[in-house]
Amino acid sequence: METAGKVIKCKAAVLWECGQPFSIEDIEVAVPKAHEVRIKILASGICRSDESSLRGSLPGAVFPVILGHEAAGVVESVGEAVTSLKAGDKVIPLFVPQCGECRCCRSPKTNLCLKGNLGKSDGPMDDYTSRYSCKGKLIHCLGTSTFTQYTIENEISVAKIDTDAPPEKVCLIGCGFSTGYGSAVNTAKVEPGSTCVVFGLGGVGLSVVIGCKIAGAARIIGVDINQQKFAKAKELGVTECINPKDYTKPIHEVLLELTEGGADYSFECVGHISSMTAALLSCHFAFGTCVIVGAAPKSSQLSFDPMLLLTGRTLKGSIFGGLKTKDCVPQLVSDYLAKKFDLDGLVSHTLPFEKINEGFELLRSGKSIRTVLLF
Ligand code: PAD
Ligand code: ZN
Ligand code: ZN
Repeated sequence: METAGKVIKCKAAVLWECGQPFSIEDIEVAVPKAHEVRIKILASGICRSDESSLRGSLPGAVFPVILGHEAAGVVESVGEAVTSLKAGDKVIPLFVPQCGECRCCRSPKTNLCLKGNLGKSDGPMDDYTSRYSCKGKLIHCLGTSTFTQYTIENEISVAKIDTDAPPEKVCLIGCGFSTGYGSAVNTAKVEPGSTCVVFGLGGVGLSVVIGCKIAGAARIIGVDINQQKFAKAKELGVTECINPKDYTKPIHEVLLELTEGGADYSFECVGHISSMTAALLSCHFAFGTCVIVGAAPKSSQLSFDPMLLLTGRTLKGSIFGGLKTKDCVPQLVSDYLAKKFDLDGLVSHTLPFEKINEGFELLRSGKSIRTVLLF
């Protein structure tokens, strides 16, 4: 492409300060260095983790910063020594890399990679430096930094996907869908006939629901304090919806009664300590498994009676559904194209990229499931 080897001037949503609105700015994106690729972003979803980073409640963001981590795009150019990608490839940036060589990558027990830098500023670059500047100021990256027309990633943080994949849908495979679906089928390993409880029916929780349904769960109980989430949840496979606001007693007591003593699997997809404890208490005392998917504010602490585990409960958590990113993302995209699952129901709104602040307002007001920004 004619831009290869040159600095690119483009638009990005820059967050100058914690808690402020984004401002659309002209930025400069550097030429990709060795092992790096420069990607033209086509679509990027808005995830609750972006809102938490914006508020400074997740670790990592150093301001000014470019957020965004749930995208699909096309490779514009590649740096030296890039072997797995070329200009024109359709791709999904990965906020968990897969180098294939480190101890974690060699282990089938985890999807994390020791070359990753989750929660650290300046993204997936080998030298922990940024590749963006605006008005002569350095702009930090975080994770994959996709709220920009062009971004730079390390080759190990990019999955090549099917050319026919619609970016405005498959971008969700870059975070929300894979996180929820993987939490059900991979982290929990839900079996046919099981009873599942899902706390939080946003983009991530509904993807857990899709995973539980595909795994053959007999009952999927959805828990949310926002009644507006129930219709979509039922469409996607929830069998009963519960609103904690409708009860005076603690919600885990309601769930224990409903489930003959507790669920086989409970999932926390909210990001609150209180719902994490409730999820743990809602799974069966002798054989239940609770999976923490939500990201709690930094420095918060979970405390509970250790007897809860002694009797046989399992408490687990996962990032990106425990799925090895570079291996699984292309497969999930192919599975979507083969209609093995639906992403369309998760996309409640699409907006032009410039309306990013409107997209965040939809998330804050509880009106959206996923808003996808189009570039
Ligand atoms: P979202 O805001 O779309 O959905 C959260 C849902 O929880 C909303 O429907 C709320 O109404 C609901 N809710 C709020 N409070 C309660 C409560 N007390 N009880 C029940 N429901 C409640 O967020 P999301 O789906 O984008 O993300 C959910 C969490 O998952 C969030 O903490 C995010 O940071 C985290 C996440 N984790 C990973 C990972 O890899 N583990 C990836 C992506 C997102
Ligand atoms: Zn996310
Ligand atoms: Zn690795």
